[in-house]
Amino acid sequence: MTQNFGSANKPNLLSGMQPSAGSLHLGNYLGALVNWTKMQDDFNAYYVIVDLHAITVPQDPKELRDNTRRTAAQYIAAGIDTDKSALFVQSHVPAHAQLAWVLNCITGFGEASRMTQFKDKSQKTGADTASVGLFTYPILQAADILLYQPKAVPVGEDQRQHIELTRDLASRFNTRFGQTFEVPEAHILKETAKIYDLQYPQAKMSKSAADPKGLVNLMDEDSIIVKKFKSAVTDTEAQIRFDRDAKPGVSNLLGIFSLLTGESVSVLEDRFAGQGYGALKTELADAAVSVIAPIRARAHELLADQAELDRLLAIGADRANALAETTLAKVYERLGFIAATK
Ligand code: ATP
Ligand code: LTN
Repeated sequence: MTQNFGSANKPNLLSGMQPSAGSLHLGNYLGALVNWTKMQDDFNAYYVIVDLHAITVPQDPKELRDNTRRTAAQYIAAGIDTDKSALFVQSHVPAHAQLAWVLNCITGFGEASRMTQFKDKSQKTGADTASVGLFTYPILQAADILLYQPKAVPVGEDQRQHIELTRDLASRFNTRFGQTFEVPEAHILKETAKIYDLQYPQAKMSKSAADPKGLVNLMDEDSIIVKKFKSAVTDTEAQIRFDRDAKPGVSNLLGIFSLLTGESVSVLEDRFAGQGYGALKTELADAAVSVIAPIRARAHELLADQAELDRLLAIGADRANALAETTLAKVYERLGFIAATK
């Protein structure tokens, strides 16, 4: 089972996703997951479902449990191969929380205060009621990354600031205590891979969107997917062309179409020249259903056998723990912590 994983000649890679919803959406899939599946051949890939990050905002325990398994099932259904990659749950690897504490102690308060995600997310509830966990979220993310000595961290543009912080913390630790961490590179996915909300095409498609109509989910039934595309916001010009500023809705549909089918946007513009938005939406909905339906079906199969799914996650956790414990031991030693006698 483990023979494909852990090749010494391949560089490491790590990325993560929060189990913050029962379904991933098309933005997560086209913007992140498709790339993750492609990268697993060239890297020893560690993919982590970050439940510790999820509790930085309130979570219902039953929903968190369900969402964690549902996220895992969708990763696998979308092509993460548990033979090739380590797919695991963050709370199964204690070193994440342990290294996060150490990194908290070398991060400046001002430095952490400059992270824009906290400013954005805490505005929803007010900074006074936002948790301290939400404030230190990027430092836990740095720990996720640095434990696995990765060369590459594939993420969306929104994560750039967190990777910069991770690099700063790695270099700082290395300078103060001796070479310990690989300083990882962000592997920022192309801007074209940013998917926007179908109802509010200026906003990115997001799990935390207020209105579910603009979100196409991997776990949506076919009829719902079709309905969401049909009611996507466009404009009154009735011309199918890509112009992100003047025509955000139509441009988003063209972008999604292109990513789903591999046809370029200009080929699609030519193909749909003279046709109405209805034709574009119908064909796009068909294309989306043919990609999403098999993923959804496979995810349901995986979820029907919880013991098997949990077994796959346990294999991932073993692989992750092996490297994470080694890195943490080195960190503790460098810091001057005395080893516990066995
Ligand atoms: P939330 O809204 O709860 O913050 P999210 O939907 O933005 O969640 P994350 O779990 O934060 O999703 O992101 C997982 C991955 O998916 C990240 O690499 C992120 O960059 C990518 N991603 C999220 N939304 C989009 C999108 N609309 N287009 C492209 N990539 C996206
Ligand atoms: N903050 C990320 C999720 C995340 C992550 C990571 C991504 C947590 N730890 C480590 C890459 C590497 C997000 O919200 N998309």
